[in-house]
Amino acid sequence: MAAPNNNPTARRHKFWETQPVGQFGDVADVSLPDGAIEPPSPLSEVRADPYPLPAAFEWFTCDLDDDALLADLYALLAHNYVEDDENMFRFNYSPAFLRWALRPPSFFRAWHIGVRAKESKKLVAFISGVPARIRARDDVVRMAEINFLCVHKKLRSKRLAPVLIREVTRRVHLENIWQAAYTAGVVLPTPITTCRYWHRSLNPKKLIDVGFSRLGPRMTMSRTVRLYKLPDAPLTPGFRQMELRDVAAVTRLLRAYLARYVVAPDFDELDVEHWLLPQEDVVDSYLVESPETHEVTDFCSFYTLPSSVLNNANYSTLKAAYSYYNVAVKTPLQQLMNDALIVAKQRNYDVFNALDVMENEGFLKELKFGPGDGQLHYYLYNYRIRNGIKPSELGLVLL
Ligand code: NHW
Repeated sequence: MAAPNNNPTARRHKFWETQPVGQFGDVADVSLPDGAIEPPSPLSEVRADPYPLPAAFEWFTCDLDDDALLADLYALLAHNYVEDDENMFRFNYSPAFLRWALRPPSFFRAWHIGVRAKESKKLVAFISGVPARIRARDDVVRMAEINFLCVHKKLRSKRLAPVLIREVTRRVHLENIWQAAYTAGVVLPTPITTCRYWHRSLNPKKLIDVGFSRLGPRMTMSRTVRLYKLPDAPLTPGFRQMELRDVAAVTRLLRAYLARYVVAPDFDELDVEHWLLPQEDVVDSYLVESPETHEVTDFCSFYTLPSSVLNNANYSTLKAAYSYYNVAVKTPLQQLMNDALIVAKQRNYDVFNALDVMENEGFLKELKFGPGDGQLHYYLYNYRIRNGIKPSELGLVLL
């Protein structure tokens, strides 16, 4: 019997091998140019009809204005979306978060794609896209950000996911958009970069109780609590929540900052207003306004993504903050992020998570983040970046 092949690059990908993505076999080929892998087709050649589904199911475009429908989508994801390897936690995106994530400026309703059972009308699968401008080196490209791909647990391994992916691709093509960005915990052909999550305990006792973290060697609970203790209020003078009047200043800061990265979103003021203006328990943004000049000098943000705690008698949810976009110009980044931790603690988050993207490596260890065991792979569809990039060259955070 052949030894099992655990090398993901050697595994066959019946679906992904047919798609315009970097293939594992291409990695060594230095002659392949950066940029689009396939040219756009004339719109008249884009398939006009949805892809066929198994007979018991039908396509269903989701109207997220409809509270009942939003509740169905929330429930599908709350029960069937991403879990950790040990099945202890499952992402629990809130309805308000889903509305925010799926309806940015100029979103397309047709890209909120459900599959439901013809008879019961029960929502059993979903995939979504939202439009974005993403810069890769000097090339600003209209893309779709694809997210919330989910197939009900009872319908797994029936090749439904490739049908959903083909259908979202078709609907994106109909808008004359030919590239996409997405992340996944699984290895597919081929990541542009692979990032690691880091976790900073804010409520160590609860995190240990639910099995998210463990008591360190030679540590007691009270020493652990003391280790992670934070001041009661932010330390930087002029640190305050972002408001609508700050949109122009934040956009300027962010655009100048993101220009440093090889792959990053091309945000304008409308994007900043949508993605960064605080919404309770969805997204939080803070900035430093100089007490002397009233100039906005620094900015930090995080989004709220709780996880359900599966099978624990005492707790049902973990409240997690995820580092989003941060720009430190006058305030040292470490000090800025320490203030972000302080406000997250004030607002009762249990843990603050961050990827090792952008300059984050510069504060993770110092601020007592520990490396997680999960990896997050970033992908571009129909866009090649030869040799990939380092996480520190990536300026894009997907939800
Ligand atoms: S990643 C989160 C994905 N969701 C979950 O993990 C939730 C729990 N799992 C499930 O619901 C963030 C199912 O296991 C899913 C797969 C639905 C994941 N991305 O139907 P089959 C996103 O939402 C491939 C891409 O039998 P299943 C990003 C797999 O490699 N492909 O599997 C989404 C295999 O293909 P291969 C994935 O377990 C980005 C095939 O699916 C994948 O019942 C989407 C098996 O299908 C993943 N996360 O359902 C791509 N997981 O070739 C967007 C598995 O290897 C591309 N697969 O044989 C761009 C489109 C737009 C382009 C526009 C120009």
